[in-house]
Amino acid sequence: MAGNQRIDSHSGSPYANLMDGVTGGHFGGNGGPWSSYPHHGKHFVAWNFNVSGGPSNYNFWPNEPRNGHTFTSPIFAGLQGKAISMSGEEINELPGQAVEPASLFEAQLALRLAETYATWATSNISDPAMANFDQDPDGDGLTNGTEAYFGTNPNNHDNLPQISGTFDNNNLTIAHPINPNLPNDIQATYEWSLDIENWYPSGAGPVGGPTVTFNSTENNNSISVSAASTSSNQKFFFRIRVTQQ
Ligand SMILES: [Ca+2]
Ligand SMILES: [Ca+2]
Repeated sequence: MAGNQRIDSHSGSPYANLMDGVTGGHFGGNGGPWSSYPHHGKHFVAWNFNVSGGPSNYNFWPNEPRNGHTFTSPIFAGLQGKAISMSGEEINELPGQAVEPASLFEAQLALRLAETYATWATSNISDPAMANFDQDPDGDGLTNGTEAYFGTNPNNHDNLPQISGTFDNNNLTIAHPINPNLPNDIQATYEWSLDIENWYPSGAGPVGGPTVTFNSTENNNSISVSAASTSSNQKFFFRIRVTQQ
């Protein structure tokens, strides 16, 4: 906006507007007939707004006289530029400094577009009645959650993840695929066991026994995992445990 420019909110009480990273302008002198006040209904948000011009003092909910900025509980975060005092606001968070994220709109959009297990299941699983995280509609032994992690087809039992491994002295190295658009509420941990009953995370093991430590690196939709045991030539089992947050 230009310096000293009004946002010009009035008449009909607009609702839930976001002014995102605006430089210049102010909240005064919005005009409009008194009969249609307030100038803005609830959820007016000014995010990282850089004020230029306009009043130095705002009462956003006056009794009398009405003014040119009657807003219902406006919300401010990161109000910069001209210093203003105010009353009647819902919140005025961190005036005088920029807040993170720089753009609330972009942050909300990224959140809405993010893949989650639920969005993955909706677009990938044919039978909605078999879409739970722990179900296995194609009967390949991989739960839907695990298929979402690897990026395999939850409706096809022939589409198994390609997992390779090599063993050298006391180091096991495994490579497995990972979904390039991994749902952001899914995570995997590596565990090891001597007997397929008692499982241990990285760096842990049975009392008085060996420990196994995992290190992983991701490259081109594949993860390489090294599992180093403190005991040479010790047979052990390895598993990938996929969970939903
Ligand atoms: Ca399956
Ligand atoms: Ca499958």
